[in-house]
Amino acid sequence: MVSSSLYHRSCCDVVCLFLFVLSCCVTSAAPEGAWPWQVSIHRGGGHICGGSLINNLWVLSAAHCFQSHMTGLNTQENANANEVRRTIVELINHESYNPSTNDNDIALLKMASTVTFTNYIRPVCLAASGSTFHAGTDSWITGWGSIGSGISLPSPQNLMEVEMPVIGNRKCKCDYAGVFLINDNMICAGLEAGGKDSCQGDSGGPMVSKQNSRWIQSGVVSFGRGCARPNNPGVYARVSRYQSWINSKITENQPGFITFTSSGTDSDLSASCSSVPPLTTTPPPTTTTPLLRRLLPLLRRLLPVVCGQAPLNSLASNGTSVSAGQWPWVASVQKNHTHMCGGSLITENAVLTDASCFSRSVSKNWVFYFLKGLDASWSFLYSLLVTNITVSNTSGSNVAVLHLASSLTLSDHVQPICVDTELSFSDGTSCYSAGWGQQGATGQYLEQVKTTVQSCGTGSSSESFCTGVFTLEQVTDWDTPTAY
Ligand code: 4AZ
Repeated sequence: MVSSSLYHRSCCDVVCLFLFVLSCCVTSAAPEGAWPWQVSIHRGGGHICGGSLINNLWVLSAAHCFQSHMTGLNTQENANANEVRRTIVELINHESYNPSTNDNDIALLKMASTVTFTNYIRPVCLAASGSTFHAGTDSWITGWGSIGSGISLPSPQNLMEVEMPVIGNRKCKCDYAGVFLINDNMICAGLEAGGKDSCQGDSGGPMVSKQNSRWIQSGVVSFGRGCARPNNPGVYARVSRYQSWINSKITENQPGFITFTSSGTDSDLSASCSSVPPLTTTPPPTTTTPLLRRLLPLLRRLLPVVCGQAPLNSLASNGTSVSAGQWPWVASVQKNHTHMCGGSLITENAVLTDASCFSRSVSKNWVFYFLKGLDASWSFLYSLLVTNITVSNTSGSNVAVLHLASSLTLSDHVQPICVDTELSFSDGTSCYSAGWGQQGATGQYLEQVKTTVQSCGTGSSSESFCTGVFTLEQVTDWDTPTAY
């Protein structure tokens, strides 16, 4: 353990060094049992690695501690008041531990018999899968390792502790680019400036963080470049990645897993370097589009009505078929629920149509006219009673303006058309006409025809303008041309 401000828990006197399974013992300088899960693993009479007690029978450590051989694990005779020692009866190195990449550097040790929990001997909680440890998460690492590269812990060899922030994996990958491959099975901790770190002999020991009142183990001391060097953080096996592996090995009395959750945004997301390209932020269209769609009716009510808008008119088709919303002002003027004429919405509550539509139906009796919005596929959009009909009175063709009982709610399928007031369509201008024709004759679907404005010849009145001859059979004098 390397620390610029070495802080001794003063927990164990020298005797503790020789314990095989060790619980930390404390003097007045530090609370007793500060790190009661801390374990010292001995071989051939000496400490080789750290570990953590995770239930009353199992210890978590690092796979690289047990690479050379397994024999000769023994215990030291001398004992202090709070120690317990156990022989290891089973060692499970992670099957996918890779000594050349340090991936999956994790191991489980089964003790010969259970230990009884006391104030000095207690298991640590383990980070559950899905835990998040954002950059900067306050973490503590404990061990009897070297205090610098090649400098072993001097007498009285008390257990050391050091506090360090998590270094995010993106930053850690950058720090170790070309040196070590940092992957999601790893978690890093250290200071950019160096000075604090775990070191040789701390391996296998725990890195823990406190959440509410519980200490949760986030990492197992694994490796690093030297110790406490600037921008060379310590690398730890990420415990949360091994919940199912641990539970597959310990089937009875499973250790306690708790999800550790970091709040806010992980500042590591903005870390980048040549080997870790910046994250591109993709806009979330699926969430904004429906929201805008839901707001559109409100916006339409707040904004002044604009004519001539047909958001769904792509004019993709050259033929006569009309897609939904293509002509959102075209409506069916109906008498006794029978289509009489086409009409075009010119405001939210007024429709322009041909006056001749009504000359034939001067009502002696009470006749109800309705305006029905029929989408291209003959599905109803609206049905409103016509309350008043105003007919123009010129020598030529006349128009009628129908007033509706209430205002329509405008939408992509219901929009008013602009009305030309200045004879602004010169000969040759392209225009469209849309209508249903004589319902039942050629079909019930709204159809369109494209034509051009043409001279009406001599003697024509200024109240009319002409177009080319319609080739669309169903477009009869019952239809109202829509031009623009
Ligand atoms: C080791 O050799 C070792 N600075 C453990 C931890 C670190 C480096 C080396 C992290 O066991």
